[in-house]
Amino acid sequence: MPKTSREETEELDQKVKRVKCDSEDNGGETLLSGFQTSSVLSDSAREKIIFIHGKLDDQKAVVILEKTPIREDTLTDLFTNSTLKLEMTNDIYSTYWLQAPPHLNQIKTTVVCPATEKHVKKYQRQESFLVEESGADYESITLPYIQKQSFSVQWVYNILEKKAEAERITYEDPDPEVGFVLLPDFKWDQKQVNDLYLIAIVHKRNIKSLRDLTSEHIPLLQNIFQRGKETILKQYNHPASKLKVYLHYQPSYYHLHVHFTKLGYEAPGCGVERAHLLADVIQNLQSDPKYYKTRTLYFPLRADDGLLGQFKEAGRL
Ligand code: M7G
Repeated sequence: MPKTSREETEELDQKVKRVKCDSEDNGGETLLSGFQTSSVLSDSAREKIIFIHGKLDDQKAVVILEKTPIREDTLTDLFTNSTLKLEMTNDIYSTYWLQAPPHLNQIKTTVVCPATEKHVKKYQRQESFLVEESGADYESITLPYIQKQSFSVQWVYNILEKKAEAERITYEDPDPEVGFVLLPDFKWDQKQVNDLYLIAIVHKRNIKSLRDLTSEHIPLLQNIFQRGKETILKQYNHPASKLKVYLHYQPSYYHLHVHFTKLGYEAPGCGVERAHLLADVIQNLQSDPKYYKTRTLYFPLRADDGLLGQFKEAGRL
């Protein structure tokens, strides 16, 4: 019988996990046994996620633990193979603790090690301020700052050069001008489409963000939009009408990439103050080739973001 796309996805996921464990010197399985917690950077009871700062082998690390959604296709397994302990009962109401078998009780874990001070800040809960950035502000304040201070994009180059996550690539167009790699974002475990999240990373290396886009990039953006939607339909049986396709401004990583998430999934940074729909970006560039060079753009910055300090110093806040 031919495999369903879900079976193929799961098989792929398992393969990736095996490769990762095999390739890690410490075997992966015991990696976190020596983790020493320093502080909780942030957490959310509703999202069932916690961001922890600590040390791993004397190096600063950030560990993210996240409980994943309960999948419909595992319910029979869950009901048959779990144990149930009664907590309380009252009239027609009763509550229990269900002890699921280990394979249905996993916690998605992300480790950033060594983590920089900027990573620690990224995951720390903080007050935000909305910044108004004109084209001139970008040139005089933002650009000099990001040239000195931004996150390394080594992980992006590793993907483009097939040095990491090669097995996870969902689609690639190798063209140097309009080509890109589409793969699952590391926030998505690919077990359910409810939180579907892929990113398209462009092959071209000189486009930092939305601000660098001009009408010459329209073919690249259209290619990503079109091929991305087709691939997600084919691979995950998820139609374009249920997708949100956007860019972040400011991004965390200054190498152009596009976010593909399920419509209705509240991915971090998908709000109007940070997300720019790819369809709008294309149209804006069609009506004004220099739209993103000249427009004032608005975005939130966290209280201790160095860029916010620069805007304050320049009297722009
Ligand atoms: P962004 O808009 O630059 O910043 O998006 P954000 O992280 O503040 O949203 C970068 C996207 O790349 C995010 O959705 C990340 O979850 C994702 N991402 C980051 N890293 C380091 C990796 C990685 O190593 N692999 C994959 N597949 N995705 C990553």
